[in-house]
Parts: sequence; C-alpha cells; structure tokens
Amino acid sequence: MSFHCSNSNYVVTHNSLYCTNNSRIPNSSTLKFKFKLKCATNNRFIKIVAKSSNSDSQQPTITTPTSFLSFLCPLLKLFSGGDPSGQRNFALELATSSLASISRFAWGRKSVVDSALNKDMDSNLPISLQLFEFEACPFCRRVREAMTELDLSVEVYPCPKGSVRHRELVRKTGGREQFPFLIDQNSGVSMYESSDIVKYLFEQYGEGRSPSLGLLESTIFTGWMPTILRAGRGMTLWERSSLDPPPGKLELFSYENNPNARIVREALCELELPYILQNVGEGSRRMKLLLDASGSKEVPYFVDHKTGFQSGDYKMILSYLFTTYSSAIL
Ligand SMILES: N[C@@H](CCC(=O)N[C@@H](CS)C(=O)NCC(=O)O)C(=O)O
Repeated sequence: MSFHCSNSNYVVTHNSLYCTNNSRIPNSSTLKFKFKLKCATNNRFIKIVAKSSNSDSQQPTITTPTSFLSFLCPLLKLFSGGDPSGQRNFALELATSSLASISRFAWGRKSVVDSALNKDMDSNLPISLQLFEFEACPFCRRVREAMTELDLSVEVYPCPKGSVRHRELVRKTGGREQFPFLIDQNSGVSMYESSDIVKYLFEQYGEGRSPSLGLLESTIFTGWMPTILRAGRGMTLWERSSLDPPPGKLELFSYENNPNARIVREALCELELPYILQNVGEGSRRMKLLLDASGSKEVPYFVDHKTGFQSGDYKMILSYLFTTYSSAIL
C-alpha cells in the first residue's frame, strides 16, 4: 500500500515503511503515521500506526562513503592483470574466480523460493528491478546473491569507478554516489544500504522467507575475498570502452556464485554496459528460458539482441565484448 504525506510518498509493506523519494528525514525526528483502512469483508475500520525509525537507512545522509575500496583500489590495480582486453592467463583467471566462489560458500548458488515476481517466465516481460552496482563491491555482491536466491531478474547498471553514465543517474535519483542502489518500479521504492535492500527484497519477493543470517552477515567475514582474489576486476571503467550505451538489449544468464559467469559480469562492468541479468541458480524457474535460448543448462550464456551474437563460452564472450564495445571500433 502507498500514500502521500508531507511532500513525500511512502510505501507500506507487511512490516516496514519506505520513503519512495529519498527525501531526508532529520535524524532527530521520528515520523508517525496514523491511518484507517476499511476491511472489505466486514466494513470495519482498522487503525494502523506506522512509525519511521531513525536508524532506517531510507533517511540518507548527504556524506559520500569513505570506502575501504578507495584505499584498496590502487593497490589491487598494481597487482591486477592490467588491460582487461589484453591476453589473459585463463587458467589463473578460472582458478582465482573459483576460489572467490568457494570463499562465498553457498550464497548465491541456488534459488530458495518460488518467487512471486516473474511467475510468467518470459524474457520479453518488462523488468521492474534496477540495480546500480559494480562487480567488485562486496556490498553489491550480497544483493546479487540475494537476487539469485530469490530467483529474480534484474536490470543491472554497472557503475565502475570512472563511470561516464550510470553514476550520474544514481547521484540524480538517490542524492549520492553509493553502491548498491536499488530501484523497484513495482513499489516505487528506491534505496541504498545492502542489508536493507536484501531485507526489502525478501520481504517483497521472499514469499514469507527471511534472508539467512549467513547471507546478511557474510559481507564482514568473506565479502572482500572475491574482490581481493580477482585483483579488483569489475571495479574500474576500461579506458577504451565505448562512450555510447549499447544500441540493443544485452542479456546474461548467470548465477552469482558461478566462476565463469563472474568473469563475464566483470567485463560488462568494466565496459559499463547495462544488461538484463537472468538469474538461474539451481532450482530456478528460469531454467526453461535458458534451455530454450541455449539448449543447455550451463551458465554463463550471453545474448546481444542487436547483433544476434550469443555464446556460452566465457572466453568468446569476453573477446566479443571488448572488440564490439571498444571506442576504437564504434
Ligand atoms: N553500508 C553500505 C556500504 C556501501 C559502500 O560503502 N559502497 C561502496 C562500494 S563497496 C561505495 O559506494 N563507494 C563509493 C564509490 O565507489 O564511489 C552498504 O552496505 O550498502
């Protein structure tokens, strides 16, 4: 249910209140809403009191986060594989990506709910979730893991450091550059803070399930491992990436903890290419879509709908992406 009050829109889920336009509520204040609902079956009024809490991260502070990544980033660049479009040692790439997957245990591997969203599995249906993130960010990873577990499709807008398009959108919509940032067009909610996003997604689409404590707390313990192991891949915009957005829809079948799919997502991020992420964890209802598209259950599977390119071979996908979406070619 949603309502308008004091120049802001609010959405009430079964146990939370969200402000949909990111307007700032002063830290010292608590907002209390009282309203009545008329019950359809017996016409009696139910009184509802909703209270915003000061710890609610829907009250954004104006400060830009001082991220551990800002210190780690130059260090990782020093040891990283350098130019992502250049020759790569694929044995090493796969080894580090596999270790990264192991470090995240079972999170983001399989679907744990029969999600309410996307009941009709059709890749042409509009997607209501938009996630602004970058691959190397541990907080964004936890949200992507939750999305695999909830079997949700999402439009991903990569926001690497040096971004020329998507960071600006986040600043305009949410007020500051902080990732992850989620927009849910179903409810009109937009929000920062990974743990709030994960809780929100489970509340909205978890069919009564709650996120596991492991998923919520894991970022502190193992969240940085993939970032370090992958030497900061999926963190910074590739210097020769095309300045224009892709002319057509890009679609990736993936699940968060798949080592090969991670390497493709890193490249999409370094090229700042928005794409439809079709999560197909173990037990996903979307498996049929993948089978129809590729004839196999293997991920990653990538489709560029404009050019017709499609492939399930991560090396071929990388080569295609860095050639097609390089500023030198377009
Ligand atoms: N508490 C926040 C932390 C988010 C955060 O610090 N994100 C970093 C990236 S890992 C960020 O946005 N850094 C600013 C930047 O990259 O410009 C959450 O859990 O979402």
